[in-house]
Amino acid sequence: MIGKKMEGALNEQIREELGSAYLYLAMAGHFAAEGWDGMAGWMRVQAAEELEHAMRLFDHVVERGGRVKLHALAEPEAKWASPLAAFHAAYKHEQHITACIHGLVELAQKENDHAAAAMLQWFVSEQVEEEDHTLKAVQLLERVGSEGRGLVMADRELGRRVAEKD
Ligand code: OFO
Repeated sequence: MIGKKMEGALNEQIREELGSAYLYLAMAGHFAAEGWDGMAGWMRVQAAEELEHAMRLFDHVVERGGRVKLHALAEPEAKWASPLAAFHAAYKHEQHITACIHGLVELAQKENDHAAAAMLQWFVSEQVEEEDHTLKAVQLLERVGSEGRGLVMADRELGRRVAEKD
């Protein structure tokens, strides 16, 4: 049976993960509207992954006899000044999520919740990838600058991303 503190913290993280999906869907909509189909595709794949993250936490709470409580999501921004600005915001957001996950690991240790600690290890590794993917996109966009042809190539490159299975 999951403890109340851990249950509350995981419900809060479910909100964070759904908020991530919401943010990346907003970015997908923004890119699609601007005609950057590759980057819109990248963001759609990312949003779908975030929903899976939320469901991992959801399942853990349920499997341990806890109660899922879905909190309200904040409205994400709808526009970014450039592709680089959007991916930079995504990178910053992933750093924030990493800090949330590390906080949860510390709580699991404090509460002697070994089951939650084991489940959260997957997220610790996943966040290394999440930061890496978003930072690589930032670096690519920094390299091509704001010049049209470079951005078209970066859009094609980022559009190659397909959903990964773990
Ligand atoms: Fe982007 O890793 Fe979950 O939120």
